[in-house]
Order: sequence, then structure tokens, then C-alpha cells
Amino acid sequence: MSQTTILVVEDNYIQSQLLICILDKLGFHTEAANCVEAATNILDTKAIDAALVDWNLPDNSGLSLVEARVKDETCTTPFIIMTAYEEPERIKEALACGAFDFVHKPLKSLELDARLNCALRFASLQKKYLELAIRDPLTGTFNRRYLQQQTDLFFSTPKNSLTLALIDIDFFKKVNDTYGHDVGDMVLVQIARLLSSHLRIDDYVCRIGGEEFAIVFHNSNGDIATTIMERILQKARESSWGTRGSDLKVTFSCGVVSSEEANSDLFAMLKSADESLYWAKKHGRNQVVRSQCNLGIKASS
Ligand code: GH3
Ligand code: MG
Ligand code: MG
Ligand code: MG
Repeated sequence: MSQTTILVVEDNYIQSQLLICILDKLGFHTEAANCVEAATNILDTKAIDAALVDWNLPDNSGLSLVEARVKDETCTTPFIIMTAYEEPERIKEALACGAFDFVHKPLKSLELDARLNCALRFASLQKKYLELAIRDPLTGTFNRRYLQQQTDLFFSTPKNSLTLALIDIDFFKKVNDTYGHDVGDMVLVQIARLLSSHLRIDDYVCRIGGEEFAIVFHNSNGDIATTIMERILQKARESSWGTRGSDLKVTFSCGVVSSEEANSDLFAMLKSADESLYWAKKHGRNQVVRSQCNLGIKASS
């Protein structure tokens, strides 16, 4: 198991070294920063499990660092403020700005260990529940919530383009009725695995309905994504599904849309992809259809 890393943000060199020494004896790995800017750089680039932050730092207050980081709802790093201030108002101020805890200087090893472990336990639970909140339990792919979060983020500062493929398994009810719901579940897991195996880093799969998946491509334009989906469909046609040695055949229908064509939000893209998917279902299923606003719909296989 990798070591737990604690970031020490302290401008007093002696105090910083002393703290690093205590943390080392407690079995923690440490990173050190002597100002808010240096701490921000470390937090942006390294995996930090918890941070001990001095209140008074040369470039800004430690509280401003905490406040800036916890603004991001996905931030799971607990921040513990360290200070010589004794007044309860100060404790209130530190906790109100998002610090997980507060320790008085001079620091006592036993207390520090107890408080750090409490903060780490909290962070670990938070990470676990954040992960559960964005995953589909059956297939292990992302879910609709994740798709919404990620596309909201994309559309708030659009960079390049984004392509969305929406797939719906053909005659899936018949799979359940003929082979049983358990085999149907197995097929969903296998389809999710097939989709994931064809994607590049930054692309992702989400199960957004019973037998419906959305695939988001960040590195492929509409035409390339269509070609990839056709390749996946061809692989699906050639495979047997469910239990080993079965004769079960499964295909899917797919609508593909690029943000260049439906450039507003996830809702607009899903609507456009769904129209293409509907067109594919109506015209024989088992095909990938590229949605092209203003140009009509083009079936590509
Ligand atoms: P079409 O080609 O028009 O899409 O036909 P279809 O039968 O796939 O579509 P329909 O929407 O009528 O049926 C989808 C089926 O997917 C119905 C439902 O029982 C099944 N389903 C939804 N979620 C799950 C699941 O988690 N596991 C299993 N085994 N089946 C599921
Ligand atoms: Mg200081
Ligand atoms: Mg469906
Ligand atoms: Mg279906």
C-alpha cells in the first residue's frame, strides 16, 4: 500500500522541520510548502491525503488557501489549520472557511496523530461515497450523474469539440425473456466491457438507462467516433453473448452527435443523438447513425 502523504504548509523553517520530523516518526510521507502559492502548486500536481496549514503565511492567509480549495465540491483533501491563536472566535473562523479541524501550536505528537487519522478516515469515506455516486453498480461504468457533471464542466469552458454516441441494445427484452434476466445482466456487463475496451484515455462510458449507454469522445470528431462505434458494432455482431458457448447474438443501434452540431448542453446533444437512434431503430436497428443538424440524418452502415 502506498504511504499517506501529508502536506505541511508552514513558513517558519524550524517549525516546519520539527513537524516533518514528527510526521516522519508517525509513518507519514510529507511534502512541504512555505507559502500559499507553493502549497497551491503542490495540491495541483501531487496526490495529497491531508494538509496541515499555518494560519499566517507570507503571501496570504492559510485560511484563503483552504477556502479556495474546498470551493471545489470534489476536493476530498482535509485541511487542518495550525496556529498559536487561542480564542474560540479564531477556531470558529477557521472551521467556517472550510477547514476540517484546528490544532494549537506547539503541536503535540499524540494529538496530531489522532486528529490526522480522524481527518484521513473522513476523507476516505468521502472518496468512497463520491465514487459510488458516479458509478453504475452492475457494469462498473459511470452513470448519468457523472455524464451530467462532466458535460456541464465541458460546456462551461468549451475547449475542443466533444462527441456523444448513444446506444440502445436491440430487442433486449427478448434476451431477458428467452435466456433469463441473469443472462441479460451478464450481457450488459459484457457490452460495457466491449465499449470500454475500444476507448482512449479521456473518453468514457456511462450507463444512462436499463440497456442504454452513452459514450463521450474527447479525442475523436463525429466522423472518427462514428467509425469507432461501427467497429464496436461489428465486433458485437461477430461475438456470442452471455454464458460461455452460448448461441446468443446481440446487436445495438446507435446515434452519434458532435458538439459542433448541437453546441449548447448535454440535453441538446442527447436529444439529437436520440433522434438518430430512433431513426436507426425505425430503419432496421443494428446500425450507427450520424446526426447532422441541418443536413438531415445519415445512416453509415
Ligand atoms: P428495442 O430494439 O426497440 O430497443 O427493443 P428492446 O426490447 O431492447 O427495448 P425495450 O425498451 O422494450 O426493453 C428494454 C428492456 O431492458 C426491458 C427491461 O426488462 C430490460 N432491462 C432494463 N434494465 C435491465 C437490467 O438491469 N437487467 C436486465 N437483465 N434487463 C434490463
Ligand atoms: Mg506563519
Ligand atoms: Mg431502451
Ligand atoms: Mg433496446
